[in-house]
Amino acid sequence: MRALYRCLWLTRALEERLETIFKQGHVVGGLYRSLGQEATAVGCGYALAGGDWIAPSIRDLGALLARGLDPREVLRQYTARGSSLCAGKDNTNHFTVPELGILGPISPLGTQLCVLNGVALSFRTRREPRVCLTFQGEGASRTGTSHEGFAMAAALNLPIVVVIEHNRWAFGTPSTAVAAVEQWADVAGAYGVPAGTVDGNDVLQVYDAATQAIARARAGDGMTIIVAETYRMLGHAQHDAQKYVPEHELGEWLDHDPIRSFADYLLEFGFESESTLEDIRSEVALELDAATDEILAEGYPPAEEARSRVYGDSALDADVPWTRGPEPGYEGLTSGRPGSPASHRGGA
Ligand SMILES: Cc1ncc(C[n+]2csc(CCOP(=O)(O)OP(=O)(O)O)c2C)c(N)n1
Repeated sequence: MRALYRCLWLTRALEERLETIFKQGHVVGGLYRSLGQEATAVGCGYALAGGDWIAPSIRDLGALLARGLDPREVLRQYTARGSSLCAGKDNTNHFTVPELGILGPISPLGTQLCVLNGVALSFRTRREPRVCLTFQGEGASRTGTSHEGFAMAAALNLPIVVVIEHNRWAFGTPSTAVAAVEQWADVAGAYGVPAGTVDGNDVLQVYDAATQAIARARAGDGMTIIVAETYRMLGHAQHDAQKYVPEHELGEWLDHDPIRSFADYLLEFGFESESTLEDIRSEVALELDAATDEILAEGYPPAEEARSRVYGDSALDADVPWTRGPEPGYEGLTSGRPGSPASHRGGA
């Protein structure tokens, strides 16, 4: 429970740190936070075993930290350092770390489940007792691709757990506007797999539900859907002031903060003392201070690496089928990728 608390606090503190350095101009690109939803990500990430795979959404930093991702990698990634997992070419969390079983998010919503189905199928084919877990916002779960993913996972009885994070908003669209179901777990009925609803802001409830679903998948009994009832306490990203959200709604969910509730529980039942929790928070702050100094001192990638790790390093001069050739009347103009036969092979 102490480790869970630390991970919850680390998630929030790291995101706060990212917000600070975003405002200082160090973050290159957008910043998406999981404020108020940390318990869902942390509880699920913690329930997986070594060798399992996880496919997070942008709100699941806590799951990656629970899997053992070094916070410094997160800072490197958001600040586009040359040393980052995507060598400065991605500014959020679209990275894959095979050693930690992390499959990077895929931006077109709903597609990730289909890809993870492939990973789960490979486990099955090799008779490995490994499990996949992925998250979807309720918005993502309404896409056509997502339905294909659910249907395939269910039909093939794949070892997979899908956590629908019902956080009430998909960007500016309320969840009531995209589905006629009252209970989001009812969607699972159509796929013929078990589904349960948990309080997504209660880390122990999430952990229990995820542990059971993972055990079921590992035993060969197939997919489970978990609906985590939670709330997105900030806008979609830093650029969104969420003016469309009724104020009373935010106020109600503020009383249901996942980290404060868990701390209250630990203190009330005597699992931890206030001073232990304070020590954890101080340790995390020190760790993040050192990490931020270290990463901000690292450089951006050298310019000559801009074209590497984009199309595949071995084929920098290869023709790219979707590259346009010269347009009639514009023959003198360079088109296509520099160095491709369509423009000036051997140049650039
Ligand atoms: C297919 C598709 N449509 C639209 C978008 C743009 N988009 C990115 S995130 C987002 C909202 C996602 O809402 P939800 O799935 O509920 O997750 P949440 O952001 O609430 O965690 C939208 C519309 C996209 N990435 N892919």
